[in-house]
Amino acid sequence: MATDPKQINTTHTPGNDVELHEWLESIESLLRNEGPDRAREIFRALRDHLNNANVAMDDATLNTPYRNTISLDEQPQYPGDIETEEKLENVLRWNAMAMVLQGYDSGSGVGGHIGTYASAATMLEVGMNHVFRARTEDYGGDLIAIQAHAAPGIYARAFLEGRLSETQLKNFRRELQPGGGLSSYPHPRNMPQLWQMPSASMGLSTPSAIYQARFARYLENRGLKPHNGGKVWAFIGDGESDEPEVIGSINIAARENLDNLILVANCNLQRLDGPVRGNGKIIQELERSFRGAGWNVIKVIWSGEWDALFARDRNNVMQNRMDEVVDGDYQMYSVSSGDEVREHWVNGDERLAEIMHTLSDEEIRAIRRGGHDQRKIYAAFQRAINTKGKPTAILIKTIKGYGMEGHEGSNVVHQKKNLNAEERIESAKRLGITMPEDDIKAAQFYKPEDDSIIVEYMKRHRTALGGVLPKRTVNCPQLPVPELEYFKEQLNGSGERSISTTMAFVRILAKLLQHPDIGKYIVPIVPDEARTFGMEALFRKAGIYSFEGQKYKPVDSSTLMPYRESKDGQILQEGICEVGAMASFLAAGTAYAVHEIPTIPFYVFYSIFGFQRVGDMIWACGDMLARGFLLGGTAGRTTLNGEGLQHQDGHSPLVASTVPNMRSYDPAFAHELAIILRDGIDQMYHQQQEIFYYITIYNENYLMPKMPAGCEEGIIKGMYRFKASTTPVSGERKAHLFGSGSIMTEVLRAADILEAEGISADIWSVTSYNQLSREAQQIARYNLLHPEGPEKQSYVEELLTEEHGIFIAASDYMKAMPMSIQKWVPGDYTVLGTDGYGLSESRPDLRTHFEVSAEYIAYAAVVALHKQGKVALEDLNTIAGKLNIDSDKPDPALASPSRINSPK
Ligand SMILES: Cc1ncc(C[n+]2csc(CCOP(=O)(O)OP(=O)(O)O)c2C)c(N)n1
Ligand SMILES: [Mg+2]
Repeated sequence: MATDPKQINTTHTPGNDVELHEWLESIESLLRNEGPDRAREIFRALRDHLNNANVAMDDATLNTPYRNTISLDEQPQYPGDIETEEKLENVLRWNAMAMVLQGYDSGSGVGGHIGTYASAATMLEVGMNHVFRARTEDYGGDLIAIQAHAAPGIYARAFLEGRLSETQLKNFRRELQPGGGLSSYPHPRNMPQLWQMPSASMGLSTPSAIYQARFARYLENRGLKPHNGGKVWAFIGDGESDEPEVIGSINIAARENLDNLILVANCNLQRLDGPVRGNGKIIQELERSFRGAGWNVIKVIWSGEWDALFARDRNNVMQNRMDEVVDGDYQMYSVSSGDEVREHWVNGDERLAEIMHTLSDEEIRAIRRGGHDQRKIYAAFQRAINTKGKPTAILIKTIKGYGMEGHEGSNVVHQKKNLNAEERIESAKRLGITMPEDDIKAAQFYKPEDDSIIVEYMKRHRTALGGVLPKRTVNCPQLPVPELEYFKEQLNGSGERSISTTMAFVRILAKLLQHPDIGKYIVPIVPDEARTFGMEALFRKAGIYSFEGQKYKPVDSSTLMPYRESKDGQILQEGICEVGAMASFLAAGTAYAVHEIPTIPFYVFYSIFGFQRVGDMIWACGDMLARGFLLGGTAGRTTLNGEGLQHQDGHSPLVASTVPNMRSYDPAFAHELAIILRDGIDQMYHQQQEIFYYITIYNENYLMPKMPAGCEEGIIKGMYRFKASTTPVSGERKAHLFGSGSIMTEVLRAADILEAEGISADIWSVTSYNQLSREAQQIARYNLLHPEGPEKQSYVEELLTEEHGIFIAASDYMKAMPMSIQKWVPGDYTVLGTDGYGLSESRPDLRTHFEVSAEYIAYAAVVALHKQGKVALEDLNTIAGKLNIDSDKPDPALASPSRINSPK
């Protein structure tokens, strides 16, 4: 590389400092004669020398000057015809804008955005015409996360390609209209043929992309995917980079050498309300963060017009000014006239005035940022895809609303959904859209003929790159389902041994890992909690995935359960990073579409750090049609004892009910868990349904019974009679007790208490209130819409219709869970649950505190029978006394007794 002397500028100008001059001269000669690698080596040695002498380089910076990383002489030849590409881009810009304007004109109030795509169009077009490759026989295919608000531009492209109709474009943001509409943002769930990845929740597409790239490597290292490439591209906004999920997840990408990952930040310096960093420079800040995390960073700041100015900038006055001016000023330039820009920019410096002298005000105004120059973008993309051993972040400077007549760069441009008639005409003129003026005013779409130069050009280039993008295809083999017999250990019960449902789960997982057909597809995921769940035995057998293998001898190598890392390890050990673990779940759960490989993730986590910690990621899994099992471990507000308020989860299943395609279960026994997991594999990987699962697993040990005959269907539907009482009903004293999860142990004990009092008690296991209430709601809806009848009955009604007596439900979750089926329970129904914050206590005391102990369950049944006149008040009082029921106890949903009792 020939080095231009000015390119070695530091912010120091030597002036009369002879010593400094000499140092600079020698480094310059080094650079020229021996190249940048040697210069870097020497510079590092000098810096290390100072460090060793305890001279800290406090102002050492990870920044390079505010200019393009790739210099003019390193810039590759542009492979396309820029004139044609600009014509094409202009049509896309017009149609993308027209979609939003038509929506505005229709008065539907559905909104839309113009500014984001206007800033991103050129980078997306360079990628589409020359870089992004679709999946082919011998190429893995690129996965592209697009900035959500740039969606109209992607639709505009698909329209010219003939993939979307004019009706669909007209119905942008109106998905229910006849002829079909388009979703506001990338939502694979709503447009499964087009969108690959959701991105509308700012910040989540970065970890999603990172872990997709890592999972592709995992599949390759495990021999499930050929080493046939495929890049993951994530386009994000600069404002979006403030989300902690972005900067918080970038370390792993460098640690894992993910050179199949390219993140592009569209730095238009603005977000929704105003500047991203008015007083600083977002590009420089991101450069430091990414470089500090070990990424390759490429800045695209200035367009080609600046190259000539740089060539004249012998004393670095212009560069220094570029470094000095803050984003707020740059944003101001984008809305100012040429002379205003010149005046502020030159800032009284005659040398700078001299450099700018050759340009007219109009030329100064027209000078572009790098993100609007195809050559600069292409150079960066090209370098990124050829970078080895590191992920690349490309920071591209653009103008928000670029080309939007009268609005570009303004603070309100993000929300700009309308242009007046003159602005529309002016925009069309600028974009070279030739249509009758009325059509322009009405923001009609412009559709060139299929054999026009631009359409032919775009199609030819996509064909050369393997086909259209973004495109989602599903062509994944079905998996067989293990026979019931395969789970006989769980179906037969645990005999004399007390075990927990977590232990049962780990046994099932270990067995599935050995399964001849599906074993290799199982992906266990844990965020530094494997020992909590007793999964450490899997480390040795299945191995922990590490792309580097294991370079050290683990401290426990001589034990039966060593911490074994390996290149083809099957377990994803995510460390304490629930977002990362969820992103791995998302990658593994969508590999059936992304790679046509039906991996089955089992993500086991501390249940409270699931929905409430990473609920939005779970929602994104629903959007991306992920499959797999989420397992909420250490489940239940009172079953997890001692851990207290921030650990004891009494609400995840309730939140699970808010995810429409999630099936959630709260099993009590090992056989139930086995039936549910087997059914899940069947539903998701054999029948290929677009659903996923949340299952609670507990750490309380008890005897697991043998599965009662014929209950499989009930387990899956959500409820079955686990045990009918053998006590004859006398005086209509009949109780039905519903139990779930670990609270079933209390229900069993409550039944014994009741029976001892001569009350017949049947025990029902409710494996899923969510499944029961969903089905009942569906039936209720059907009956509402078909009042003529005959009425249909829900499963709960069918199951309970013949039952008499009173009904008591107890759950280790909020009362809202059992309440969800109240309408369909045919009789007096009392619910007990664990509303309120958890606290540190023993399990029995927690259950007393939350009033879900056997004593409270039995008491509730006796009260219900008393209300029906079947138990005398006297008897009720006697039983309450025996059960130690305290009527004046504070309500656990409202109070924290430890606080009440705390020392003053
Ligand atoms: C988690 C989240 N918070 C807020 C929003 C609302 N929102 C959508 S776009 C946007 C501004 C985006 O700015 P930037 O990332 O800089 O993208 P640009 O449009 O400027 O390219 C905001 C606040 C969102 N979609 N997601
Ligand atoms: Mg922005």
